[in-house]
Amino acid sequence: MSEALPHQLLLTLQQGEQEAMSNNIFEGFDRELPVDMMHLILSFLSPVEWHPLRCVNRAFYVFIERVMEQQVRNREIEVELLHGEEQVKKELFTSFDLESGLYADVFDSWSDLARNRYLYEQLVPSSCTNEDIELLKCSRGVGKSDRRAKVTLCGPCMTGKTMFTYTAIQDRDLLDHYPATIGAGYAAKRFAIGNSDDNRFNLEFWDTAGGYAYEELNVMYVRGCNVLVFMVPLNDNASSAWLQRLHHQYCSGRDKKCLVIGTKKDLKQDNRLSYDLITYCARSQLPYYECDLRDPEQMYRVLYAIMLLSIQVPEKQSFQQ
Ligand SMILES: Nc1nc2c(ncn2[C@@H]2O[C@H](COP(=O)(O)OP(=O)(O)OP(=O)(O)O)[C@@H](O)[C@H]2O)c(=O)[nH]1
Ligand SMILES: [Mg+2]
Repeated sequence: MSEALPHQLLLTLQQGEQEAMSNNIFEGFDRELPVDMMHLILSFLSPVEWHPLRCVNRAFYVFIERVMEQQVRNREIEVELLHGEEQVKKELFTSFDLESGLYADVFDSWSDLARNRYLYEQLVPSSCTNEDIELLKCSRGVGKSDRRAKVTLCGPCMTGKTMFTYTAIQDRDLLDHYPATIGAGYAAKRFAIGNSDDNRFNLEFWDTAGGYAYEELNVMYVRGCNVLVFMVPLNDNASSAWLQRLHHQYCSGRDKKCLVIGTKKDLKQDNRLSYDLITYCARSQLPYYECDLRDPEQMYRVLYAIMLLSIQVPEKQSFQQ
């Protein structure tokens, strides 16, 4: 596949879109490409590799957006045919109130939805169990070659940060209630990919306290983290404003990888909030995922996504204490 691609496209894939854009290495491509050629190029790549190509030129951008939109629509049609309209509402990001006219809004924002679907599918496998995580786990004991990543969980009060830390990271049983965090909690998780010593990871999780009073303190835990997980409750309409404010405050540079998790999906009452969150996340290139954290499969998908993000942290940026 690689030999067939022009050198500049390969550079995009290797260096990432940001660098590619800043170096303006695509000047030579800044003219209309035949649609057939773009189709051909995409057919050589997996959807994961399409994303950086969007910065090649405007034609590519529009084309890839359109292909992604089409994918979401096809998936909707497929689900509707197989399982009916109810399942479409349940499963896809189009679970919006048709009667209230919100569907039209969503329809206008197909590219945002498609982009978000793309971003989170890039991270999270379609299903995930503890066994998948076990496959990634390494043997006990501290290995010298472990790469370390600092992962900070932040979010308003009662979003499930501590529950996630206790159950997914510390493998404890699910409880009905958890003590409100004071200051911050700490837990570590080690895992490996395969048996190679080079691929062992030590994730250091900081479970921060929600609440306005702790925001100043939380800056300390956010500083220098490699992966920042925003957890927002889907049963609180203030979540969208909270996310936007804290995302601006914490993520001015591109030094950390971010992920947004909408928790308490089972208690969600208003789809408008989902729509706002998805739109914001898609526009800010933040992977977004909705879940009921009390469901083990969904919880492990979140953990899996965090692990995959931490693997993408360049070794030289790995957290050093
Ligand atoms: N139904 C439901 N309950 C949830 C979910 N996530 C968390 N909870 C509940 O929310 C409550 C608060 O969870 P915590 O983990 O203490 O929340 P926290 O984010 O650590 O809160 P602070 O420490 O105050 O910042 C717990 O009783 C959880 O059982 C979810 O997805 N669905
Ligand atoms: Mg807590």
